[in-house]
Amino acid sequence: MDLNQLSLTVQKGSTAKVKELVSDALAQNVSPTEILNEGLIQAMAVVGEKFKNNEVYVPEMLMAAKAMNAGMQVLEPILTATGVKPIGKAVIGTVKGDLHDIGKNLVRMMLKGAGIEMYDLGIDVSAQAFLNKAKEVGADMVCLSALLTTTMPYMDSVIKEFEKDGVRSQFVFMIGGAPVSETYAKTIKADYYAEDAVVAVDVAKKILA
Ligand code: B1M
Repeated sequence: MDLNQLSLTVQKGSTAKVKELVSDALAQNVSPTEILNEGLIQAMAVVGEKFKNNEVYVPEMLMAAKAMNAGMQVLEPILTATGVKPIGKAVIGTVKGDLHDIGKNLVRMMLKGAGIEMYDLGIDVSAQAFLNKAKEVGADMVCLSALLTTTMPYMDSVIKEFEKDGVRSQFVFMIGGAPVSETYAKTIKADYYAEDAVVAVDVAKKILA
């Protein structure tokens, strides 16, 4: 299976064809990890680079993202399949002002696959919404995603909201997203930083073991 063809199809934003190619790859026993890394995620890296160089614009970026999400939907049942009893609960969302959801969706799927009950608040999520949901479901973890340097500081606002409410110590915070770093996590006193969805699973298993 030529995963480069899948990557090019995502870049073009051909949603139906992406679904078909992902299904074909699975039928040919290509691993979901390979499909993700070499077909889907690789495509977004190319689109991001082209956007930076003014070779593509927001509409093309959006179409590629839709195609990528469609491909991920085909993989979702496999990534989230788990026979184990839930080991914990987590609330996840992309912080206020930020509309990027592909990385967050991937982290959600992989955590679900690791046996964690996931509550996804979506994109553009306020600190109050994180706090309300975490308390309502009795979450163990609160997972924050941000893709923009301008929205990353809102992660600090979320943690401060929990502090203000007097419940900060009841929850473990994991943060991630392209501009986020270990150093930034320390600065805002988040408990863990995960650079990608695989590391996020390792971290969650360590916390909830
Ligand atoms: Co946007 N965008 N975008 N965009 N976009 C970036 C992020 C950018 C880097 C592009 C570029 O310039 N090269 C740039 C940000 C620059 C910066 O701040 N440093 C950018 C910009 C500027 C913008 C706009 C401002 C453009 C504009 O309007 N002028 C605008 C902002 C809108 C907003 O949010 N308010 C915008 C809009 C969009 C679209 C809506 C068109 C679309 C998103 C659609 C969607 O998500 N449904 C979009 C896209 C697609 C991108 C790129 C091309 C791809 C992002 C992506 O999905 N990557 C991106 C360029 C790039 O990343 N190379 C770009 C694939 C995904 C799997 O990776 O999300 O990084 P990622 O997730 C990783 C890790 O980061 C980590 O795990 C994941 C993988 O394992 N991770 C976590 C993520 N969350 C985690 C949470 C965790 C742990 C790990 O724990 C809780």
